[in-house]
Amino acid sequence: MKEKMNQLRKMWWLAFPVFVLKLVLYYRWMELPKSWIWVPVITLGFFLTVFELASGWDTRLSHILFLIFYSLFSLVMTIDTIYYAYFGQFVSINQLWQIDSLFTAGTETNLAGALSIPWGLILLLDLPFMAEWQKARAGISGKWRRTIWWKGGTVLCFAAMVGLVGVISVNDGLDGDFMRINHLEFVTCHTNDFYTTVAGEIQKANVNTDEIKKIIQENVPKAEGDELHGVAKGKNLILIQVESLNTWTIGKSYNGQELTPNINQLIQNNSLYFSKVFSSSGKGNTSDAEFAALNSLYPTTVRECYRMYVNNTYNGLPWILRSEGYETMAFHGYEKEFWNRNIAYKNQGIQTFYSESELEMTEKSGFGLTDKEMFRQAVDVLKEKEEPWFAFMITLTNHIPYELDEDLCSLKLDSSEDGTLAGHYMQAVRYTDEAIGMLIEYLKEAGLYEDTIIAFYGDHQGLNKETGSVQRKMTQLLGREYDYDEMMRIPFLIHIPGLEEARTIDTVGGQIDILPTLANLMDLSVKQDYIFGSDLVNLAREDGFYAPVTYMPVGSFMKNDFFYELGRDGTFESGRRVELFTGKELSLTGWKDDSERAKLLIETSKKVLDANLMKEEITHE
Ligand code: GP9
Ligand code: MN
Repeated sequence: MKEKMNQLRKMWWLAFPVFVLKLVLYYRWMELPKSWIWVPVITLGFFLTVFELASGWDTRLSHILFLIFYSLFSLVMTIDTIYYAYFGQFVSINQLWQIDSLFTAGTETNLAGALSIPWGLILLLDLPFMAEWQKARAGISGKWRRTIWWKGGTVLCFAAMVGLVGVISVNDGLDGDFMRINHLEFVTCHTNDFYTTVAGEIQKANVNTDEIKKIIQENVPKAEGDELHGVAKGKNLILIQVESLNTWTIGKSYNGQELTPNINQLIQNNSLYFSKVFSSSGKGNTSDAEFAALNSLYPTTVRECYRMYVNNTYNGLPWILRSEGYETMAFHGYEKEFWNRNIAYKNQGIQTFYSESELEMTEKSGFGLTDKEMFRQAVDVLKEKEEPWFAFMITLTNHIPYELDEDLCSLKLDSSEDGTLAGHYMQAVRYTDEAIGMLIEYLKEAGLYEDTIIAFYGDHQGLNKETGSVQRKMTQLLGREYDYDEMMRIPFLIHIPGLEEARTIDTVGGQIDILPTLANLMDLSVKQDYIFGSDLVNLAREDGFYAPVTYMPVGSFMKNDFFYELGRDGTFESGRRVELFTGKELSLTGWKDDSERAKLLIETSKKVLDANLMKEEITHE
């Protein structure tokens, strides 16, 4: 056995086919388009120069350095494949800071990871051999390899490789093929990520506020008119962020059973229902959806704003309402530290946070208090408060993997759905819908209903189309391909007792539009320029615009009746434009400017946050 191992060690040439195999697997899992098959050649070239450099030098230090380099190389590849399976993107250096939330029990990422087999771990299997092979390589024909010519030559090759990768990685102005490599090739993509992170830090200091305000002025859709202005002035506000609620569930029946009977009722009386609103959430998932809704700022593709910009100055919904004399609170039946909420809320103007430690854990489901119990206890708190107040509530029961105790389930599922993720999801959506119905009852009992607006929206998708089995099941349930238009679509409803009308508004928008829309209805003045959303009541239908931050590449957008998805290689031309809810492919001609605009809006919002620009305009006592 030992002998066999020794023989294997000497077969250093195996390093190359093994590495090629590894690249094939890696790029297959990263879904590299077939026409870009030569992209791995750059990765291979880079590996070869480093391998040759270390074995030719043949010192203890060179072997150790190679081992470190190769282990890191392989580890990042493995993480990429696992991350890609869920987010459809390469992992970023910034996710290092998010590592705690990736491993915290209950995060969606964690659970989704647990549901799929991490095949990427295979890419680590060659680690011990590669180190041995590189040493064995050093042992053969060592003489010529140690000449100054050979050494000079390999150093030159290495320098050329580093130069090539460097130029492709750091030059934003590159177009065409170079830009594509930047989005597709392992070494350049990660170098670019590292570079933009560092460059972003440096740029923070040099922002031009006038230019930023001009970009906002020219690119954020403008709502004109005063339709329904002030109809809800002075009322209490309950804003509920509903966990994982997608629009396709609203009004849908399964075997004659309504999935959302209470929401269906609400839509039909005293409500404004926005049917084409999509999730603006970023890398911080649930917390970024909150961030976008409360502040009308785009989250980033980097990491959760609740940590990255936790110390910024804000002037979102809670602060604005406070300046109008409202008391502000948040309710969520889970750990207060999760997503850094306890600290983030304070800075965003929420005065009291009722979390797991303040609420009583009377009934648990998943990893926190059930929605029905959270609502009941919240109303108990609210009825003691002096009006007006603002209560931000974040539900939890409808969280992946959606497995509820039997006594919380009321749908009868067929064997084809029972036990599947989609089946569990429909069951949990029905539960949350019932909880919303009960909240209305609790408010009525407490005598608060007439004076309170109840608004809610979903945070992000319930079922991720990147998971093959989900994609197939959803396509079957919807009767058409499950695509981004349904995956990203979340309901937004504002129920105003006494409104005496029910209106469905189908202007395209995102969670960033929630603040301006409520501000119009409640006659709130937003005293600063950094607002990236629009009032969806007064915005002309053809001006509706949505720019996704995550899941779809930045530069994708949705308008009236279609969505555009930027190509995975970063080019407009390799993207696709698809009619909403029919799946019909449309021509790309004439829409490039809107793709640029989507990018510009997200980048500009990041600049506002990076430089903490709000601080110059707002001072809170
Ligand atoms: C946890 C909850 C879930 O407090 O809001 O966050 P998610 O895993 O959906 O991002
Ligand atoms: Mn969530």
